[in-house]
Amino acid sequence: MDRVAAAHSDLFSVAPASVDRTFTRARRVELDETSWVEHLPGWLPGSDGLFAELLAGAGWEQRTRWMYDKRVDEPRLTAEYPDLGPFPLLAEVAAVLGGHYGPAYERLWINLYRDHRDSTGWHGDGVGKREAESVVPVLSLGAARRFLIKPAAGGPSVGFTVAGGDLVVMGGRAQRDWRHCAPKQATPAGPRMSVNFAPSPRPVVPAG
Ligand SMILES: O=C(O)CCC(=O)C(=O)O
Repeated sequence: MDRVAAAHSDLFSVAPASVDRTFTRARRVELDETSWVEHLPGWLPGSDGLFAELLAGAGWEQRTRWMYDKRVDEPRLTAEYPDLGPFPLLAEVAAVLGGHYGPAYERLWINLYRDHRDSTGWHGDGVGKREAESVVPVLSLGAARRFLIKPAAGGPSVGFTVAGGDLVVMGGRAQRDWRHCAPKQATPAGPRMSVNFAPSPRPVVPAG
């Protein structure tokens, strides 16, 4: 993975120049008085190269989780990084995100949804257990999939179709008062990744 990133660092260092540093194209949805989501379609142009490099070079793991009384494989693969050194492009993206949203994004985890059968269930990220408010950017790569968010207390969901290069940002109390998911779908889809940026020096494993 280091070898792959280093070999392509010239390519990787070019792309952030083309991201919308003004964030003026953000479509903001106020979920309630204290929580929001922003969707920036096509925020990272030319993201297919990054997808290919991560697919080939990230440290993919099959994680498990408890479901009722047994451990089951998560229906996706995950690669987690305590620093952004291996990925010059993502380090630059993180700097742009931090410059706009505030936190210094120093860590990330990447999920690989191999096809339409992979998914993640309703959850709030771990930062919501530590902080009342947070800003969590998620960059999508590869195939378009649905991303849903609904009140933790129950109620209808708000849905987004996120394509490769799109940025979704959850803010305010979204990790505490809301739950999000990337559902399975019946319609066949190719592989998709989500790159989740985290500011905390503590472990960034999402809460189940
Ligand atoms: O795949 C996504 O868009 C969301 C991923 C996510 O919520 C997570 O890993 O905690």
